[in-house]
Amino acid sequence: MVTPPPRPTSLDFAPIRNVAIIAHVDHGKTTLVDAILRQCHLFRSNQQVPDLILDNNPLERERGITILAKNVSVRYHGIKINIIDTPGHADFSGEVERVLHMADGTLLLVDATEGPMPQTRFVLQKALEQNKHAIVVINKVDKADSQPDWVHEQVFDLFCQLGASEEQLNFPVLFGSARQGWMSADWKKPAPNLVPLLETIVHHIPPPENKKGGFQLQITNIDYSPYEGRLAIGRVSRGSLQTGMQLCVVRSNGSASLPAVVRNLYTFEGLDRQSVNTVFCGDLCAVSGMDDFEIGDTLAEAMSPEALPPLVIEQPTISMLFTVNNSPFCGRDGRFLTSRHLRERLEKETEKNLALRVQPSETPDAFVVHGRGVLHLSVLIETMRREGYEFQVAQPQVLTRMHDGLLLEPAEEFIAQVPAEHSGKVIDMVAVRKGELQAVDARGNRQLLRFLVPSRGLIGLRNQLLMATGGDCVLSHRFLRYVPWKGPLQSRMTGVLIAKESGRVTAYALEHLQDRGAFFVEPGDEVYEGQIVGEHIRAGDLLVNVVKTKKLNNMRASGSEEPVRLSSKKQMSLEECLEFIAEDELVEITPSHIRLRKKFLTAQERERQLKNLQASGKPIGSSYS
Ligand SMILES: Nc1nc2c(ncn2[C@@H]2O[C@H](COP(=O)(O)OP(=O)(O)OP(=O)(O)O)[C@@H](O)[C@H]2O)c(=O)[nH]1
Ligand SMILES: [Mg+2]
Repeated sequence: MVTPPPRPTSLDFAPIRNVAIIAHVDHGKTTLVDAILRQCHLFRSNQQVPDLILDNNPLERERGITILAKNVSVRYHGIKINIIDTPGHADFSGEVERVLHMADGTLLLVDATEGPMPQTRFVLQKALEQNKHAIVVINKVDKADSQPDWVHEQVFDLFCQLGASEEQLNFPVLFGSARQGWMSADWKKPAPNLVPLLETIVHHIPPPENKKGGFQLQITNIDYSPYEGRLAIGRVSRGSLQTGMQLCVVRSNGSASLPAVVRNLYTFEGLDRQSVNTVFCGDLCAVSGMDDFEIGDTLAEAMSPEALPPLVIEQPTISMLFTVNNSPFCGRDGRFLTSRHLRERLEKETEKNLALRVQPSETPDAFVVHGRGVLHLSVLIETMRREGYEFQVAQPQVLTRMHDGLLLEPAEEFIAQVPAEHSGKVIDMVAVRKGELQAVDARGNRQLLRFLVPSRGLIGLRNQLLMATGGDCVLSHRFLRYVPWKGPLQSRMTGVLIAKESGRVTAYALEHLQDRGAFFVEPGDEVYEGQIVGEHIRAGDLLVNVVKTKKLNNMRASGSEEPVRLSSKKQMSLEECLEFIAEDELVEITPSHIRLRKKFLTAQERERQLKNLQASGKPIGSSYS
């Protein structure tokens, strides 16, 4: 255990280190923050604390990933270390770019078995661009197949490839196991605790520069308190601030709001916020009293309202159309249904979710939402459905661009780590999605396949690869650049089974249709005409009657029927549904149901639409275009 730190004399003015933990997904960031919190005696000895305490929102717990960046602090020998935990999934990289501004240095975590992965490269690149000092932490050395020295070399190469300066290349390295709670300069000599890491942070991450002058803080996060309204969160980049002072909000275009009085100030203490009277340059803090502000705005002294440079975040790569729910079951279990509800909720989301953009569409009841990937948008969809919203979303589309008369589309680096015997199959499947194999590296008896794949080719690919390899593959992707349009791409090989009539699904009907495909519904479920009730075993859609009942006659009563053996229904997660649907289909989202449907519910409407499309010469089918 770490020796208890001496009590700081003043909570307001302790020496500080601000450090962000960055890494590829699942390399152990949150586990490390957990271990630091525990060892710095943040919890009472008899307190029951769950693992991954920072992954505290229900979606993070269910998925086992970090979605939102969070700050906590610990005190080590009188020094306050503010730690910012960041998400590692590429879809949430907007979060990382945003919060890096609050840190003076980073802990770059790398898995001792996997080595640097696509997101390691992205986050390190962002950290180097912002001139942040890095400490490299090679984590999970407890794993039997770890190769810490090899990973160390790979990380060094990565720094070189990213053009790190001499000083940046001189990074300190620690090896250890966040799960076992130790870090050491030599992985063959485990330490009893995390003291070597804390010492390295204190000695290698510079304290914040004490810039004198008028107060300035760039808002990097927004929180809400029921008593005080909106709180602006950020790092004091110049001067100091006391409660009662007058501030104004300066937008990136230089326009300033009317002055307002600072009501309360908070710093981050442990897992909580603590009310203070003064904050100093370098502090991470929350300010109440202002109302109208956005992430990226600057809080500045009313006498000298100067804006800090705007936050630059990479552009979204996909979009999805969100529309009001117009299915026959609309309004059955949601509380917020109208286009006004939908617009207000989506606009509210853009205040915090910087990588998200919302635009009106051609019709007033639909909005185009742009994001960094299917997971980025599906987390928003899942959150909204839990809040009581009902709506529909269409197939994800990639965001294309024109350059010199050439149509460009986003392409990503896609890495599949698979057992050698599966690699041929995986290469073939990625090739169908227009992916080009760039490199093959051996990792023990596994192979690491590196592809360049158009982003639209990745939609739905994960599931297909998991199925083809029996779940034995680790996949990751990261946006790389725009490439010339690769032409039409067939993503779904099969058609769907469409309900011909509305009603309740019967076992009798399903029994007779079992050989047609896999069903998404089971006896007793209510369905409507035009709902997608299953995946057809072949290409092309098929109308089926899943509500058909057996005609009863005097001779055989319903009770004497033989029990029906049905295969269980195919359950798809929200992301799977989003990746499954074709261009003429929608996912209907309500608090208690996720249904798939045809955009046009009746066969006549679909036929009319098909004729119109044929007449207009547009391509038809389930390709992403
Ligand atoms: N064997 C071993 N497993 C570890 C270690 N550190 C973390 N893990 C495991 O790795 C998995 C991912 O850990 P997290 O801490 O959630 O990873 P993360 O980097 O925060 O993940 P994201 O926030 O989603 O990017 C969990 O199952 C951890 O228990 C370690 O030192 N050794
Ligand atoms: Mg995490």
